[in-house]
Amino acid sequence: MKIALITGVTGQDGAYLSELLLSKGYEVHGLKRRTSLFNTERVDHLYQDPHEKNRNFILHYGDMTDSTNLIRLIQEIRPDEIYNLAAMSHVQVSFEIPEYTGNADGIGTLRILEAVRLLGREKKTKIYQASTSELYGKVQEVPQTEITPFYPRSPYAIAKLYAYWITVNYREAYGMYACNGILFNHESPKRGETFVTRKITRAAARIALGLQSKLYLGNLDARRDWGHAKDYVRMMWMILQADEPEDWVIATGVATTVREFVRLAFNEVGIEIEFKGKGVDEKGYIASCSKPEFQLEKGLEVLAIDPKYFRPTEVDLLIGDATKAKTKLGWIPEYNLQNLVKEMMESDVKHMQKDCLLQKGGYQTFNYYE
Ligand code: NDP
Ligand code: GDR
Repeated sequence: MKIALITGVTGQDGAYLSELLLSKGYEVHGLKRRTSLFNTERVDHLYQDPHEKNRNFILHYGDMTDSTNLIRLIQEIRPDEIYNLAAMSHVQVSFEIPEYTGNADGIGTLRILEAVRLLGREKKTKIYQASTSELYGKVQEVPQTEITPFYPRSPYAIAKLYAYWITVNYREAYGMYACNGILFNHESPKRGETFVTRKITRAAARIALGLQSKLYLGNLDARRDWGHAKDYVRMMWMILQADEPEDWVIATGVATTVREFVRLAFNEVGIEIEFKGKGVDEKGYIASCSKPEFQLEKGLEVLAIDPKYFRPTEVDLLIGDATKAKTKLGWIPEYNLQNLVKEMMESDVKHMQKDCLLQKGGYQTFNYYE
């Protein structure tokens, strides 16, 4: 039985990767942070009671900023594979907490590599580093490949640049099996609520159900190459099964604007959006609503721009070329943008219907002590 350690196990990718590795018969260990509220919702369905014998999904407290913790865990777990997914992953937030982002995302990666080396596991533990299309930043070349020059545009991307190169360096210096997956944006119903796709699908569902009146966004012209997280975690595993450690671009090769994503999401609930105005004055109105279950007034303003969501330095266009992954590893994505949006909308409508029921029907309470 292979043993894997996933940092960032409670995140979107950590949850899908855990499911995949468990289905392949791995013993999966995950690093979770201590938080004042539960943070394991995405992996709760995999939870096993600590009193059970022969558990194959085990969570450990830890943090990317604590070397002692990482060294001890790697010593105890003795993983065959480490998937380093933990990061402060929000680009805009990284402008507000740049030092912490550098520590967790950049030096955190060094801590993992160095722990493996110090413990003499250079030839025993393979390492996957979650690199990102944000490394390309300001457009140098389209589409972006493994040899496109980097020009990062945020504290997040610059921390990830350090992580990218320290991974390459440990591979070259110590012969470690350490690889970068340069992944373009990937989404799913498990996507964090403050990333733009999930913010849009959540709002579209809530607006359709009358739970919210308006969605505020930033730059609608940004273009992203959006794939499905399930396809991308499969590729993470394939990267560590390859004969040689290398760096790989994972992308769909299709770029779409944020505006078009809004249109597709609202279309799923039968709403046509009409966009009027330009730049910060752009607004979105209901042009029609074809589904009788969502009664929405024509002409209603449901989308507006809030400049606070504009970034100090924006990444305008990301579009990747995953030819290497497709030809050398045989990676074939199963999702396209249309079925990704459909799955996210179906999930958010289902979630919001519960809120709707509660709001409309209410619930009864009684005073236990009377
Ligand atoms: P999420 O934001 O959903 O998950 C991030 C995970 O990292 C969470 O489990 C979080 O814990 C954990 N984490 C954050 N800071 C620390 C820390 N200091 N110590 C330990 N754990 C920490 O990200 P995704 O799942 O979307 O992405 C996974 C990785 O891939 C990230 O490194 C991201 O930067 C990178 N990436 C993502 C892409 C995408 O489109 N999704 C594209 C390219 C790269 P908690 O749950 O407690 O917050
Ligand atoms: P990104 O994802 O920055 O590409 O990073 P995000 O969804 O945050 O932004 C995508 C684009 O949408 C524009 N945008 C908005 N973004 C957010 N979050 N909120 C808004 O209201 C909004 N309005 C417009 C942004 O300006 C941007 O251009 C994600 C993360 O998962 C990273 O960790 C990962 O490395 C990259 O993808 C690849």
